Amino acid sequence: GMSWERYHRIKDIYGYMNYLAGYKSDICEVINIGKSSEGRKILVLKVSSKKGARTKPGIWIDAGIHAREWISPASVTYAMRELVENYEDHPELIQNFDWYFLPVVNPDGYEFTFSENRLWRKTRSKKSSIRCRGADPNRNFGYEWGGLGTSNEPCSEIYRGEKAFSEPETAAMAKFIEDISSTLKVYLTFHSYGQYILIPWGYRNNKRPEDYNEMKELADLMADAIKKEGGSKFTVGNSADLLYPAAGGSDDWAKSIGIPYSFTIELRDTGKHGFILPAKYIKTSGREVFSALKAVSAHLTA
Ligand code: 0X9
Ligand code: ZN
Repeated sequence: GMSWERYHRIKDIYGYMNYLAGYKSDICEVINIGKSSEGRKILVLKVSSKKGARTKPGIWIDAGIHAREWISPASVTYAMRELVENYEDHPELIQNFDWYFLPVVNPDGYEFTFSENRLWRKTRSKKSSIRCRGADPNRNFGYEWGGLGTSNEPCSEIYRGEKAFSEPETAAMAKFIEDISSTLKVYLTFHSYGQYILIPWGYRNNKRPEDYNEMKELADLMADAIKKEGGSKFTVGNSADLLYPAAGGSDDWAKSIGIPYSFTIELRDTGKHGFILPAKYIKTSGREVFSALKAVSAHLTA
């Protein structure tokens, strides 16, 4: 079964999502949004109080775009658990918002990091004519696809794929998000590592959305909340300027379709362990993620 003491395979994560949908069926629902290249399901947990039946503003949270960034699915499932199982401690979160969790965007890559190669990053799609497998899902989204910080070489770690949304995982996610996009206020995508809250645009330097300052205000509130919770420091800033330009990212795409607040959050640590973060950090990191979610909710209901 599921725990937050070690990193879990897909079957445990999906088992836990189905458990929540059974045990808290009044507020939880599992939605199968599509299939990966190798045929794995891609599952979303929707958390929503149907009382009143009005459509609430939505908050989207995904993790596991990059296979090796294990702390991201682990922390996001922790936050999902806190939201649902400790509902009474913070009922306003579910009363005020509809929540969508996609804990493993790239299930094939994720499983591959357990079975074959701990440091695999990309998807596992296959073209018969090509030696290397997979594309970087975070270079495969359909906004400024193919630009800076991407590669057309299939063996590259930042291979953009044959075309935008060539990967079934990014295509399924984009299709589902587009269907609910008019309700979404926030798009959060969790990666590791570095402890950053990254603000669009990421596809080139010196380019900020016209509402950058409003986005930064919320990002700063998340960083403050995290600091109070775990004592760790998250640096806030523009994605391209703080890290590097990289086109075709999910954050830029989400912003481009009109979701007002879109961020990439790079979780722990700052490089000591990097992608191989020991499992003893899952709970602290999960609490950090949940405190960021509370800050988002508080700011948007104020
Ligand atoms: O390079 C990435 O895809 C992200 N960093 S990671 O180390 N997790 O791979 C950063 C993505 C930031 N967003 C954009 N460049 N759009
Ligand atoms: Zn990543």
